[in-house]
Amino acid sequence: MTPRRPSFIPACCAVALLGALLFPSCKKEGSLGASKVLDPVYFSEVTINDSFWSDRLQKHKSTTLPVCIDQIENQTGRIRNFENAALGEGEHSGIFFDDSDVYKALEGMAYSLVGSPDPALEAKCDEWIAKFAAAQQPDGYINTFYTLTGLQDRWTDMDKHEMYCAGHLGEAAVAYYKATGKRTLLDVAIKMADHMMSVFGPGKRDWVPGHEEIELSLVKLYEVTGERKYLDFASWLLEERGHGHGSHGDGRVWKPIYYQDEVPVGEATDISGHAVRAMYLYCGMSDVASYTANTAYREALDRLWDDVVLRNMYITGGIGQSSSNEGFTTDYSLPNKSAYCETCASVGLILWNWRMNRMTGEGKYIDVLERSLYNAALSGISLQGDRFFYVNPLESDGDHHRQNWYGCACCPSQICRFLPSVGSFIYGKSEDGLWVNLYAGSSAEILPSVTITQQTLYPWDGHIEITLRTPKTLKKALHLRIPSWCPSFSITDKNGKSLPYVMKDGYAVVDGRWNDGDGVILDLDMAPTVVFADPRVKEDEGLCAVQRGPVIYCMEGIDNEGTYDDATIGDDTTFKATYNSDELGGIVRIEASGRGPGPLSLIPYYAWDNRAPTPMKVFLTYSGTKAPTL
Ligand code: FUB
Ligand code: ZN
Repeated sequence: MTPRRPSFIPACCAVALLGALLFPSCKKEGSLGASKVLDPVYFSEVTINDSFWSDRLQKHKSTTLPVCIDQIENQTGRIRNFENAALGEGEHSGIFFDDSDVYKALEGMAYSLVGSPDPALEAKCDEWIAKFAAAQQPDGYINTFYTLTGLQDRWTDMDKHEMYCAGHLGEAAVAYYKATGKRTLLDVAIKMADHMMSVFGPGKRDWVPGHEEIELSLVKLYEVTGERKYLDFASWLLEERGHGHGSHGDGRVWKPIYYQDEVPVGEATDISGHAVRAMYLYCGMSDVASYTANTAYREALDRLWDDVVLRNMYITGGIGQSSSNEGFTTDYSLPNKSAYCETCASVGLILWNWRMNRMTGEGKYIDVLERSLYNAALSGISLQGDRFFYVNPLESDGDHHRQNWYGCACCPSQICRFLPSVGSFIYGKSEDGLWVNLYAGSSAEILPSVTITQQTLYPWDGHIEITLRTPKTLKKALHLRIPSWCPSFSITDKNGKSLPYVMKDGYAVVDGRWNDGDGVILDLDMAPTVVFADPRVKEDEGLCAVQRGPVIYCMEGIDNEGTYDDATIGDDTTFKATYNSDELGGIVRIEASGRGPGPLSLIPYYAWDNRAPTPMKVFLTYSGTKAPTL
């Protein structure tokens, strides 16, 4: 293993960093084997009322969903594939895994119904679901590609995504069942799962899903049905990896590294291959580990997390450096212009880190989740909610733009299901504690009859007011995540009196007996900061980036005509941060002034390419003296 070090480091805390370098390798005796520290508080229990998120969620409903539905029904043949499969005639159009986009869009539609009834949208879901059910074969198999091109060939090529599509079917089914109580789609998913288990499993055929996804979906099926056999099948599928079972079935050599099929998953040490596949795999492993106390998985996940986050992650929380494998290359190789950083991979990283946090109660996972959320993932959708990035580079000559759809539409459909579930990442709960992971204007019934509310202008302002409503005195520790980007913070009661706390695993833990209306005020220092890549990242030698709170900034040519090419940050550079509600959906813009050409004007990375085509860069020339060395 190469030495551990994050691939970027904040300039302002090079000393504190030395401590930070040690934490990823710390293993706490006793934590292995524990199933879960935190329970989730799903978005269905959370109401978001927030200056940053509410408008995005509204646009998801008013724009993103209609765009996806139109693409799926009218602009492409995705729904027609189901209609044809039901009739058993006609052609399959598009890519062999296009069914997955329909399921992912339906998952997003289901989430959007939660807490916000919409009879027309629900009717659209029911219409699609009837088409899925009609396309299901009597033995439970469902996949429009094989149904229309030759059912005799099904289950012959492990890379043909049959289980990937089945996994997205399962996630959509659980989502719709939870949103509406309607079982039709759940029954379709159960029949498909039972079909797969009749063909594969101990004493039956071996199978390595070429694209992971089914594993985490089976765990959801286990959670909603209570049937252990689905969890066991997920475990079995994970254990199939690394034993030479994987193949294309037509004689072509399977590249195990691309598929995370080189070694048994519990022995994995290094991140490799396709980024989205890897993230879904680690989600599945985390789920299984949290239910089965599988210590080998837990240890492997720790190793893999170090390798992804400390050596192969961009400052934006994007992962997967290369388009050639849509995935990982070599440690510390992080090119900016050719960065792949697929939107789906960022969402996968978020989903994995959410699970790791629940399993361990450690804030470092939410630090990564937050980084990816506000930067690499959010850049995947335009401010209007109608255009999508598949690839999210950190530098552009002005020729990279969002599109309204893609032939391979995994990223638009991913964003469609991801955005409305964002409320799930805000809170957590444990036997003796309430946990605030993300800061966003919101309230949640975190325990029966107990509501937690946040008022804040985060991510633009670090002032957060948290209030508890409880019918009787509540004895719970309040865990407030202190983001790793934050150099200083204060915690007071509502009268401004400092509250005692202890730091534990990235959280300030305020022990308390809370009465109705009690609360705390958290203030996080959000001064703009110069950040550097690890000196081993050759592509960022002599460069730096600017971060404020969780938001990474970039420079667009359109704002910096005449200065873009020579823009420099130095020791004397000062930053002025100004909120403007009318600009780019409401942003804090940063003006950087110093001896070089300027002032330079920076905007949040996620907001780039929302005006005229223009060059963009995250890393800028650094002329100062504070860059870290090896
Ligand atoms: O193969 C299904 C999806 O398409 C992958 O997750 C993406 O990387 C894209 O290749
Ligand atoms: Zn994608």
